[in-house]
Formats: sequence, structure tokens, C-alpha cells
Amino acid sequence: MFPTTDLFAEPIQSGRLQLGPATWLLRGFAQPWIDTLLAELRLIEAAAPFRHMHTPGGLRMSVAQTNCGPLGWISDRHGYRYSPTDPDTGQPWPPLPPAFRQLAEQAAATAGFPGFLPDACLINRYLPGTRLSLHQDKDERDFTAPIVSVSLGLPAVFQFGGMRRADKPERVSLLHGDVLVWGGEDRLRYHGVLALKDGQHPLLGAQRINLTFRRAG
Ligand code: MD3
Ligand code: FE
Repeated sequence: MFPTTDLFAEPIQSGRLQLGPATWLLRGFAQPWIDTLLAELRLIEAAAPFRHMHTPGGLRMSVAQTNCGPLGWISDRHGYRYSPTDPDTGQPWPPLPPAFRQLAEQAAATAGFPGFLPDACLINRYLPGTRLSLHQDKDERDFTAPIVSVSLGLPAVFQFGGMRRADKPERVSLLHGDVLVWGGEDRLRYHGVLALKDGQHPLLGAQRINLTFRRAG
């Protein structure tokens, strides 16, 4: 044993947890990228601010969203789809920063999906009370590519469901720096996020940011 005391009150978690046949939770995998991710996020947010989109049925979404990369996920009264431009400005979404691309590629490879080339990064912002109800991600062209998600800021409880909405979901905590990769037979599982609990994260304050990398086009 080392004779020193711990420098960190809450040690950073690490390790791989298999949640489904083709779903891996990589605890703390994003830690080496955090400073770069947060710096890039500030630039993206300045060019393409977070906004609340509306469902095709006209409901304002609880989560605030923006995108970077060649394609961005949007929702309005015409439906859910991917667009090369930000509907609020008519401009292309900010480019996918190289660090985002590298993190997504390395996480996917670690989970058994080598050669992942994302063309879309949806960025979700949760404030206390924000939730995301059970849904499937099925607006992408090709379901053989995995999706990679990176959690930053306050912890959230996500729901990992089955292939039918009625299948009872399992609950898993997603912490700052965690990366989740799912593909294969888990690609179309229902999932969601419970209402974010209030709190203060040392780097992000009272919010949670989630990046989801997809091959959309
Ligand atoms: C996929 N985002 O943007 S990602 C979304 O934390 C979205 O912001 C959530 O769902 C977020 O579409 C969750 C992580 C996730 C968790 C469980 C899943 C994705 C999953 C289970 C099956 C498939
Ligand atoms: Fe989703």
C-alpha cells in the first residue's frame, strides 16, 4: 500500500459494464478528453445555441438541443429527421471537432465496433427537472452502425428498455465522463432519461450535457 491519503474525495470510476448483448457502459472513458470537450462545447454553443424543439404533435421538448457535424437531428411539425443546416440560422451545423470524432471512434472500437465514422452529433442539455421519455432512435439510415453517447455534468438515471415500449426498463446511473455504446441487436431498444435531480457539478453547474454520435446519412 502507498502511505499517502487519497487526493480525490470521490475516486473516478473506470471499467466496462455490459448492459446488453451489444451494449457497453465504459465508466470514465471520456475523462482524458473532458477539458477539450468542454472548450469545444462552448464554441459550438456560441454558433448554434441550445433550443427546445417541438415534437411533430406540437409539444415543446423538455430537453434543449443543438448539433455539430455534417448532419444534425431536428424535430418540428413536419417530423423527426436529419438536416445539414440549423433551421434557426440556415447555416451548416458547426463542424465535428477532431477530439469528438476520436473519442467516439475509440469508444466504439473498445465496445467491439471498429471503424465507427459518425456524421452527426446531437447534443442534449438537461437542467433540473428535464427528462426524456422512452423512445427508440430510428431516424438513421443504417442501423448496423452503433451509437455512442457521452455523459457530462450532473448524474442521470437512464432507462434501458426492451424492443417494445411496454417492456419494463432497467435503471442505470450515467455519471460525468461515462460513455455508453450500443449497436447490433440492442440498436433499437427503447430508452429514456428520468427527470434530472437538482445539484451542482464542479465543472458544469446545475446541468447535464449528453453527446450522442451517430451514423445518420
Ligand atoms: C440506446 N439521449 O438523444 S443516450 C437521444 O442521455 C437519447 O441524452 C439520452 O436517448 C441522453 O436519443 C440517452 C444513452 C442511451 C441509453 C440507453 C439506450 C441510449 C440507448 C438503450 C438502448 C438504445
Ligand atoms: Fe435516444
